[in-house]
Amino acid sequence: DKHCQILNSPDTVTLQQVKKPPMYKVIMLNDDYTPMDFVVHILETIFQKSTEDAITIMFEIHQKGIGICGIFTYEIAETKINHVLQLAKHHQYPLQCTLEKE
Ligand code: TYC
Repeated sequence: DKHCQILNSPDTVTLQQVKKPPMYKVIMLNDDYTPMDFVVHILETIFQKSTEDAITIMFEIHQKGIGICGIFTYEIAETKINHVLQLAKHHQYPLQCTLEKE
């Protein structure tokens, strides 16, 4: 049941297993100081969410304490987290986010 692909070389045919990369959730945490519109802006710009989806996710984090911004490969998740933390630091907001293996 493993996903395979046929690889045709000039005189050999081999079955090559195709592996999906492990995926990571980017989780954002609530706090009492980061402005709501800043979180919405981050979700729109770094996570490519529509304004409507960004507002929904922001309120979910605000009410439940945490929320999922998206699911990515490790390198992309790390890069997005670094962008969020750098932007939050620049504005002196305590916004935190982390990653969790799916
Ligand atoms: N709780 C913040 C406020 O009331 C808003 C907020 C939402 C902060 C989501 C962080 O990840 C967050 N201004």
